[in-house]
Amino acid sequence: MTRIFSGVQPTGNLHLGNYLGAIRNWVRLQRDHESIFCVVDMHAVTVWQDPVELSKSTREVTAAFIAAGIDPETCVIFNQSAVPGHAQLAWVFNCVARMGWLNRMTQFKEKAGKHKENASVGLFAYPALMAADILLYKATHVPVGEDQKQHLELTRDVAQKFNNDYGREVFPITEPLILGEATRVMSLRDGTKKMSKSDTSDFSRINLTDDADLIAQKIRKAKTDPEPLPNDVAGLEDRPEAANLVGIYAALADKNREEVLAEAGGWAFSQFKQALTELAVETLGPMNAEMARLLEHPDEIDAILRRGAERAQAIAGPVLDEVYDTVGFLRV
Ligand code: AQP
Repeated sequence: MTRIFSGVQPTGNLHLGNYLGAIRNWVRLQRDHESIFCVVDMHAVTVWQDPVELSKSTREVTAAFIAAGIDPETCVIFNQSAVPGHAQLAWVFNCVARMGWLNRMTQFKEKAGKHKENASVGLFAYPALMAADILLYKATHVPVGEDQKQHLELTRDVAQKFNNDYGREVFPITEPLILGEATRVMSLRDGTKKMSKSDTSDFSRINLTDDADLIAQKIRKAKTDPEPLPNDVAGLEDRPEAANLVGIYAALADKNREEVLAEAGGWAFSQFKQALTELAVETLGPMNAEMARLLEHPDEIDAILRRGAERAQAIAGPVLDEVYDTVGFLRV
């Protein structure tokens, strides 16, 4: 049996990277796999979040899942803090994971930056909570963008060490699923930086809530180089901005980059950007409208999250009981 788990942080507007790197793959995988999708609000508070914005963003991310095509009837959709087992298992994993493992995590280094001493303990321990999110459901596969690969490796290490330490095969060794042509979408302002919700420049990303005019403006202003597009993928080397736009185009068109360049090789960026805008608007336009419609009915979103949390709890409960028995926590 395969079971998929994945999550998104409600830390602001979702962007094209979250969509192409993660959510769109979930939509495709839900047909053939038992699927659990989580709005990971406990991860969000590892850096400061305004409480009102956090609740709003939790509903927005839920609406984005559904607008993108995730079916709340067949999939479990819920917010992490509604199922206490995430925090309970994370504590056990804090005691399994080693400081040395967490010290190697590049995302912590990037997010904590020069002010490591001021970062929250939660930000440092984030990967142990992520391991708990996944293993609380004994998920076998986790579809994510490339930036999460290292955290997934840590999840595997935690599962392995727990199983070894206690001499019982409690947890599966989860496989990452990093799929598609846009596993790492880069900033539109700097092709060497990941497109990110927390980038201070809104022009660095295309948000799922952007309207057609704004999408067009952002693509028009996207950084490029003076050369026309190359005729093959080898010609994208050392041209990070060109590689990024071609990757985005390929993912949106459901083609590979070779196919895109076979058609668009030799085009000036102005022509390519026009075609990319049309494609982006065609994909994001209907999603944007559906999200807006859903957000007019917050009660319906809350009902979906409530029902999702009940279903998640029904799977998580027995797993947590098994962990408690394995560890020797007395349940009387
Ligand atoms: N640029 C990206 N390209 C491809 N995939 C991406 N993902 C994120 N950015 C890109 C994938 O989206 C999923 C959810 O990510 P997240 O919200 O949990 O956290 P993140 O990876 O830290 O995303 P952001 O946008 O950079 O958020 P902030 O700025 O708040 O840290 C994951 O599967 C991720 O791989």
